[in-house]
Amino acid sequence: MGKLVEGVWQDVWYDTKSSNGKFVREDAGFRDWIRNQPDAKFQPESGRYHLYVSLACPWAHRTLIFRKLKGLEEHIDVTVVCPDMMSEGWQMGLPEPLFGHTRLHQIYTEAKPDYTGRVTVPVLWDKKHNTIVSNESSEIIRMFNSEFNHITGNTDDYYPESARELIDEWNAYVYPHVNNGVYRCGFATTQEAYEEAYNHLFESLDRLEAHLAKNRYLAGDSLTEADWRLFTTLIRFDAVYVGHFKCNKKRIADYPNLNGYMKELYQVPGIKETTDFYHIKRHYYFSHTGINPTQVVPKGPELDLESAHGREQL
Ligand SMILES: N[C@@H](CCC(=O)N[C@@H](CS)C(=O)NCC(=O)O)C(=O)O
Repeated sequence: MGKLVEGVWQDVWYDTKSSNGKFVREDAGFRDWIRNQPDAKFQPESGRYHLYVSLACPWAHRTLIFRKLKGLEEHIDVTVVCPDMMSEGWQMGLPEPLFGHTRLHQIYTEAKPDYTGRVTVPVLWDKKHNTIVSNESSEIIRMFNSEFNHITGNTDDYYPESARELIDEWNAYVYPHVNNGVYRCGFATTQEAYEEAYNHLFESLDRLEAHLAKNRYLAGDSLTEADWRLFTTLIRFDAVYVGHFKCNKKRIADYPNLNGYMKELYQVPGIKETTDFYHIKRHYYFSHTGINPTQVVPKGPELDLESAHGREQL
């Protein structure tokens, strides 16, 4: 694990000293947008963009889900990195197809030779301008949701105008307390920072459980972006976050509504295929040697994701 400093790779762990043991996530460095507009620099085109992902990563998982749901698989190709993220950061098992690189940081310096920042997945690459469009998953999924509709013919909308306010509210709540909350637990380096994150996380899961007892989805009667953003954390929770990140007050399996909801989303056609528990468990338990020095990867838990979710009556 490390970062680029003026284009040079340095093997350093997260700095939590300057924040009293708290994990503070760095903002993504590339924030351009693909827009279906005549004057846009990045226009939607079939075959023009390439996506670098890790199957372990909940943020990258969002982009794979949207690529699947929006029928973009034949239009945007993908490189999957190896699950182990060690001293060289994310690496490719085989040279990736665009440049033949085997390290993700080389893709960042292709885009910006003097880049300073963390080298994260997902990365959306533009083959035309030879640069990174975006490495911010929340923005990549918005582009996938709407900007390629004329190419795919798929007009399903996970960020509909009528529900935007609610979706934004849920995102703003779920991101710090749940999506990033599990990392704030796992990467905390003081007891106090950990307990604060743990309390926020489980208060939030209780609130979500109560909401989902009465509502099938987060923002209304249909699945939206807010649900998919929550899903990628929930599906990793019992396999990794409970043990590795010490989020162990309860498992998702112990919350009837959250569990049924998670299973319903997992069972949406195509989603199971984007979920890889080998990569998920291997990445966290093997890569974070500061948390798990033996690098032993647990065999369990046995997860029941295929049984009836029982959410139809809502
Ligand atoms: N804001 C980014 C966060 C992405 C992110 O932090 N990805 C993790 C993997 S789960 C990563 O690549 N971490 C490498 C690092 O921090 O050095 C997004 O949502 O796209």
